[in-house]
Amino acid sequence: MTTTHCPYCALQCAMHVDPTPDGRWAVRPAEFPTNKGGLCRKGWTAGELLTSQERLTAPLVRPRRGAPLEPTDWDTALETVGTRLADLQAQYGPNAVAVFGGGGLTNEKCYLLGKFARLALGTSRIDYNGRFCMSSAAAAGLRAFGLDRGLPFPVTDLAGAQTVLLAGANPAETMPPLMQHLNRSRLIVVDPRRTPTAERAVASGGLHLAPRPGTDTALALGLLHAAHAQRLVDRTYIAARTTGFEQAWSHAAEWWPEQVEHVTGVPADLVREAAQALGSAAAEGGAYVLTGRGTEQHASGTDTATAWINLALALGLPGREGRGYGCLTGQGNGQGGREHGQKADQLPGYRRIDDPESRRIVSEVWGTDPDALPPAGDSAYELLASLGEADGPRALLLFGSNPAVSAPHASHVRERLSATELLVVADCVLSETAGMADVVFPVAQWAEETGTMTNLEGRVLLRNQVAPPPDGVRTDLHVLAGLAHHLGQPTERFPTDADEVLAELRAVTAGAPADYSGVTRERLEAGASLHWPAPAEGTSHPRLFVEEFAHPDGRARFVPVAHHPPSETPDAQFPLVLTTGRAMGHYQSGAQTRRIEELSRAEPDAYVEVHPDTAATYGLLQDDWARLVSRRGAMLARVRTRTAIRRDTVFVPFHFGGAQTANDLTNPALDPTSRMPEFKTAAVRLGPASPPNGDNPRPRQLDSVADPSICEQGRNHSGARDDRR
Ligand SMILES: Nc1nc2c(c(=O)[nH]1)N[C@H]1C(S)=C(S)[C@@H](COP(=O)(O)OP(=O)(O)OC[C@H]3O[C@@H](n4cnc5c(=O)[nH]c(N)nc54)[C@H](O)[C@@H]3O)O[C@H]1N2
Ligand SMILES: Nc1nc2c(c(=O)[nH]1)N[C@H]1C(S)=C(S)[C@@H](COP(=O)(O)OP(=O)(O)OC[C@H]3O[C@@H](n4cnc5c(=O)[nH]c(N)nc54)[C@H](O)[C@@H]3O)O[C@H]1N2
Ligand code: SF4
Ligand SMILES: [Mo]
Repeated sequence: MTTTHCPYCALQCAMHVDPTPDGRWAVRPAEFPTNKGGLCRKGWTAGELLTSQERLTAPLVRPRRGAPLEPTDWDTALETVGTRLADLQAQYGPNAVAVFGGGGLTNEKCYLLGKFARLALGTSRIDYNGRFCMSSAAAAGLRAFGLDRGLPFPVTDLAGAQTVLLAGANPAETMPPLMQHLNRSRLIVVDPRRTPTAERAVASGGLHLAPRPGTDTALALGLLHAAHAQRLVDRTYIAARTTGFEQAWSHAAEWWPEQVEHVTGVPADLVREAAQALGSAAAEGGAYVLTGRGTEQHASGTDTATAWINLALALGLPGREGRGYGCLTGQGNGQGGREHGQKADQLPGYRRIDDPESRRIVSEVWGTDPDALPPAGDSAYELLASLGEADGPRALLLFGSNPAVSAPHASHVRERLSATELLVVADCVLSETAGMADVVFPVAQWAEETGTMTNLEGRVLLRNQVAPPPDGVRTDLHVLAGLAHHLGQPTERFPTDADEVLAELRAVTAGAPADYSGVTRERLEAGASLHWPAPAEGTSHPRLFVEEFAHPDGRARFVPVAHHPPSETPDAQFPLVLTTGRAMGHYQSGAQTRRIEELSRAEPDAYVEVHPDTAATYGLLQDDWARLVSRRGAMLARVRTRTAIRRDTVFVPFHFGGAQTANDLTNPALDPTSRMPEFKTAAVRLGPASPPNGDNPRPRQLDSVADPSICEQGRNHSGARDDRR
């Protein structure tokens, strides 16, 4: 038996993985503070990834565009790529090659990928999928607190809260075991849909506020207004610990609850009631404000996250015991992934790439000249959209992401991926993006190697190897080392041993905002709880901002923000608001979970959640196939009618590819600060369609959600699945 952590989300539930007599792997939950012995359905079935028939076990090379991929040996694949990269750079300069990473990669991989881009390629063009995930909350947190760590407190703190406001987060489906920490709290859920999380709120005496997608800033400003009117604003805290309240308040002053109702659709009385519930809990028993992607993934997401932070600050929550503000990070290493240098503007340790001192420190450890380090590059969508353009990258190296499905305006992104001269993908399976590549490196995954991950609480943990990688498979670190060798780099600069990489990460992050200099495998194996900053000397920091915030004056900053409507609003041609997100049974682009039989059987197709009256208006009934069309493209999805979704809004999950790609509809409008795309609002129309590829109608789905918020703790696995939809 080996104990490790889940391959998927940021909760990083602990699990035991045991071999079964028939040569497979069985997963059981392990005790850990975040999951308290629970796992969701994806965790329970994760063992299947290790023996999947769909694993890639040999490098693949496409002899020419249009020809099928063919297996080859590692030396040939590495040499082919190394030579092509060197040629393209010799001809067009270092920026001819771009790199794209992922927040699911271990800290060691993220670090080495950033180093590879800056040092071996000398390119400024590196960014990663975390830009699509956390970037708005991160930007808002940085400007308010001077430091961004998703949750600046352990999740176990939430258990003591009287009231928790969840804005645009659906943890009952996206992190089910987290709900155990919210069992005793009154929940206020802000979501256009009556999600299982919202259901839980209402069932246990809380509130569900269902704003029109893209209007959260108005709602947050209105809640501040109402709290102010009810004298629930914490003047003592504001005076002692913050700056800028008056300017921020000047924007909230105009947001009377009736005005909020007009813009968001949330009844004015409900706004007052929510402000009362949150504000009085803040004063008496403790309250938290938590944000998720629903409120953040907008072209004004940074300001919206800021509006929630302003509300939290006005109520005196951040940096106090039993109170707080946090953002629920998403990917397994969503936190570490944004700290160690795969983001366009960052060097390891959450250092800024435009800071001369940071450049000096990093280049010293790397044995290079600070001037040799490239400047900041373009953000994820901009990078993908510039592929093959006149001044854009000619080649792309991609690790740990499937943007052909998950990037906004994905049809355009696929076109740009095809416009490269060389597309190289490292993946464990032939994802939609890998299927387009010229060269595919088959890499080890999850429990086939050891590495560190940083979960949603900033806790660094050890993801242990359970099984060796299959024959023919190498690790991402080996791929980077192999390519670096062909690019003329000295071997010692690109170690293939994760512990060696971690040692370098310790050295380079010493004294940085995300200080990992005290993170060692020995300490993690001994069970130490290491929340960064974890300096070599002294303790780690489960709770940040208790004494002071990270700005030079020690104070948090209110940043004044105004409400802006979404980039695209409905009109006669596209009368409905589309929003997108997640279903419990699939992960992200679905590259992994669609290959797990139990999961794909339970959720085989994209669906569109729509109010039955709205569906009827467009001639649609439960289980019909529908076609959704936006200004960018179209997709097919099965109708799932729900009475508890707004009549003007439809929802689709983005876990499916081909004709069911939700991102063929989404709008790549970008937030001016974070460069986050507007995944959560687009204008669409809806109509009947024939099934994709002659697909036959299946038995009707139930029009009710079995409460998937209950994590499957201590339950027989097969028993637990039977009561799902
Ligand atoms: N099952 C599952 N779990 C996952 C993942 C997965 O793919 N599948 N991915 C992981 C990752 S990377 C992430 S980032 C997290 C994301 O976790 P969440 O943020 O919880 O997930 P989402 O479904 O993207 O969005 C949450 C909710 O936002 C709502 N929403 C849409 N538009 C708006 C709006 O304008 N305002 C408000 N207030 N709400 C809105 C949606 O209806 C949705 O219920 O989940 C992680 N966990
Ligand atoms: N419409 C819409 N689009 C969205 C979102 C949304 O809410 N709505 N959410 C956005 C968010 S929050 C996110 S995080 C992104 C995520 O979207 P993606 O970046 O596409 O994430 P994944 O689907 O997890 O892709 C990870 C890929 O890496 C592979 N992989 C797994 N482990 C490893 C490894 O160790 N090494 C390598 N090299 N590969 C590995 C997997 O097989 C998979 O193909 O999607 C974004 N897109
Ligand atoms: S909530 Fe589910 S997907 Fe996330 S870490 Fe736990 S078991 Fe894995
Ligand atoms: Mo994410």
